[in-house]
Amino acid sequence: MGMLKKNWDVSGFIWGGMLLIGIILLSYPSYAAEKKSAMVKFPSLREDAVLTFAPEVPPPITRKQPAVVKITLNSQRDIVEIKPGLKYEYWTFNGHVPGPFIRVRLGDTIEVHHTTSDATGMPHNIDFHSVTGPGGGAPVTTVVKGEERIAWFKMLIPGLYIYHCAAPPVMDHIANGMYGLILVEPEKGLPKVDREFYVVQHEVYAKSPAGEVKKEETGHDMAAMKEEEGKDAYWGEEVGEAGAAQEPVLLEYSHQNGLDEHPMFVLFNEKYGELMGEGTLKAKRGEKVRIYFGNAGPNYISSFHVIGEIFDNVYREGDFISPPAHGVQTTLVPAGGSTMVEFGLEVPGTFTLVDHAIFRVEKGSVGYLEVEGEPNHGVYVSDQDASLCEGCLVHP
Ligand SMILES: [Cu+2]
Repeated sequence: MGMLKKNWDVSGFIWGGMLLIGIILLSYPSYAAEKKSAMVKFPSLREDAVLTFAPEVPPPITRKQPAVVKITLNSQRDIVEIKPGLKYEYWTFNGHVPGPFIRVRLGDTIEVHHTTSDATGMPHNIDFHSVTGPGGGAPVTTVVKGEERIAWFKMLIPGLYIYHCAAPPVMDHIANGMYGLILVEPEKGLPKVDREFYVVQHEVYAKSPAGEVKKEETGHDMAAMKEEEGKDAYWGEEVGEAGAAQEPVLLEYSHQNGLDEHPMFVLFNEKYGELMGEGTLKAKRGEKVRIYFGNAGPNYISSFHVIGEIFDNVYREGDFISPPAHGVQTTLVPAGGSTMVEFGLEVPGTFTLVDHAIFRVEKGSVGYLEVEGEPNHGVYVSDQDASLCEGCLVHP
């Protein structure tokens, strides 16, 4: 009897254990679903992102709580006249290089809707440097024509970030124009400024058109320009005139020139000379301006400088957590990185944005900020006016 009772106790223990395991196994799916639903508990507030193209920047965010922000990006191909007489087929987000400026707030969840109209069937995606998780979102946003992917990412760290296509071969997708900036504002916002600008430096790797090897490779034939008076100061009219007489030449992308780090152009925004003439950035004396500056690379580090200005604040590498640096002349911007600079405009005149690796100016990394206003003889005075420097790109 004693033995029987003991056996009964043991089997009861086994049956009880199996029952407990069964209950755990049966309840696991509901536990997992509950966990998943907790993961996808988004802010109730929803809004569509205001997307702008360079050099425009969306307005500051005024709301005080996080939201789900819908961002619609379409990967596509667009042929632009990259310089008079020369066309180039960019691969773009939403039809522009750089792609749209996206402005969100710390704690927001971005809801990314990605489509492509690239008729070649080539896949594209988006790697947001502001996203925490595999590929910055690239593996879950990959589409070919006819598809749409939707994904949600929470913004955990404030800063100014590059986003870019990371479909293989990633260097070809970046070299051909698939990038932009996403700003994740701190909860309390950024200091107030009077004007904001969006500029992205990038290289273009194209094969030289037949018969135009040396001249086209430099992109800017200074010697030829000086030979004939009346030539445009930066457009390189010899190219433009050739283009006017015949159809602009469609440049062909060169992966090899990318490997060799030998770009035809190093540009600020989409085209050669874009921030000159009608595209010149404008401001007024006494204002404070901010430049959101990205460097898409894909190869070069930028030595970003504004001639005639000293940066009051540099948020190095787009870092908003560390205090900004002050009194900086030139700041390094890595490929796949950014910087945010702020400076006051004490003196009117033309100020020149450059990559101070200065030979690159002839390849296009130059643009103007024109400041209107009365002279400030307490700061800048001479017995003569600041005169034009003929044929010079940096001192117009
Ligand atoms: Cu792509």
